[in-house]
This record gives sequence, C-alpha cells and structure tokens, in this order.
Amino acid sequence: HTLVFATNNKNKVKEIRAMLGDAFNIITLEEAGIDIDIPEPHHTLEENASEKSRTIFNMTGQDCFGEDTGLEVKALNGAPGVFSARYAGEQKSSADNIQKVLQEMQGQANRQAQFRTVISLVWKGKEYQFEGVCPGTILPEAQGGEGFGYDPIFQPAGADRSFATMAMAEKNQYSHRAKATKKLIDWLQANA
Ligand code: ITT
Ligand code: NA
Repeated sequence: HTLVFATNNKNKVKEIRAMLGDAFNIITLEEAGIDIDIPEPHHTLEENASEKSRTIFNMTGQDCFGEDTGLEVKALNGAPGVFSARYAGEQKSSADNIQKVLQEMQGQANRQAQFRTVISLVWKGKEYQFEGVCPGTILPEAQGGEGFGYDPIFQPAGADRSFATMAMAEKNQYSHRAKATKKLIDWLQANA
C-alpha cells in the first residue's frame, strides 16, 4: 500500500518511516512533486491535521495522511500547543522557540509538559484520526544535538535526559509521534 504523507518536515518523515517497515510505503510531498506549504489556520491540532490530509487528498485523490504536533506546557496553560511551529514568530527558528519557552519557564516549579500528535488519515475518501501523547518535563536548559524542534528541552517521563540526547530508535520508544503512528499502523493492518 502507498500513502502520501502531507508534510514538509523531513524529521517527521524519518521517524515515521522507521516504524512502517515494508508493509506500507510513504511518498513525501517532495517525491510526489507537490510544492506547497499547507496552511494551518485552525486552533486545534485535530483541525490542522485534517487540513493537511484533506488538502492533499483534494489535490491528488490518493490515500494520504498528515499530522500536527504541539508541545503543551502545563504552567503555560497549554502553550505553545497549536502554535509550536511559530511560537517565537513566523520567521523564527527552533532555537528561538526554545529560548522563548525557557524564558517563560524561568523560576517555574511545575515543569510538567506533554507532546501531542494528531494524525489525520484520509483513506478511500474518509477521514480517521489517531492521537499520541508523550508526558514529560521541560528541562532548565537545552541538552543534546539529535532530533529537532523542542527535543533539546523535553525529557520524556521514564527517561533521565532529553529527546535530543537520544538516537531516533530510542526516541521512538517514548514519543507522541510513535504512539500515534502505532495506532495508524494497527488501523491499516486491520482495514487496508
Ligand atoms: P508540517 O509540514 O508537517 O506541518 P511542521 O514542522 O510545520 O511540519 P507542525 O506544524 O506540526 O510541523 O509544527 C510543530 C512544531 O513543533 C514543529 O515545527 C517542531 O518545531 C515541533 N515539533 C514537532 N514534533 C516534534 C518532536 O517530535 N520533537 C520536538 N519538536 C517537535
Ligand atoms: Na506546519
């Protein structure tokens, strides 16, 4: 089976490909020759994930999926959440986003946070969603050079160091994305 993955984030592709094995083949937007930045106009991960998969389904008619991910920090009332990609501003980098969270978390006793991924699959024109949550804490400073995004400041529950200190296979033992992808794979194996 072949699915188009409605993303422009190469790290997401790597992490999900590592889990899919041989049964399912994913084609990136780049490989499909589709050059668009899909808008994320909504205020929930669910709606933005839907926007990604439906936009690509409407363009290609192919089975496809997209995902939206957010870092939800308790002491920040769930921020950066759905705004994770542009928390420090539209043109800012991951390093800027990390700096903003670290600054807002200065002196905060409650460091609890979670990553949440919502995958939206469009299969034969119908939509299905799969959620993955990874609980953890925001570290006092950035740590490690692996991964991407907020990985240097997020320590998953059950580990003693950040996602950015982990090889991908180890991150996938804990991660939000891996949990949502597992549900996607289970669904595909049962229904595809
Ligand atoms: P799409 O093309 O799939 O939209 P994106 O990078 O814009 O890719 P999102 O809209 O889902 O992704 O934005 C989520 C942001 O949160 C993303 O830019 C990263 O900086 C961060 N992020 C997502 N997954 C992460 C992970 O597993 N670890 C650390 N940071 C992550
Ligand atoms: Na995006």
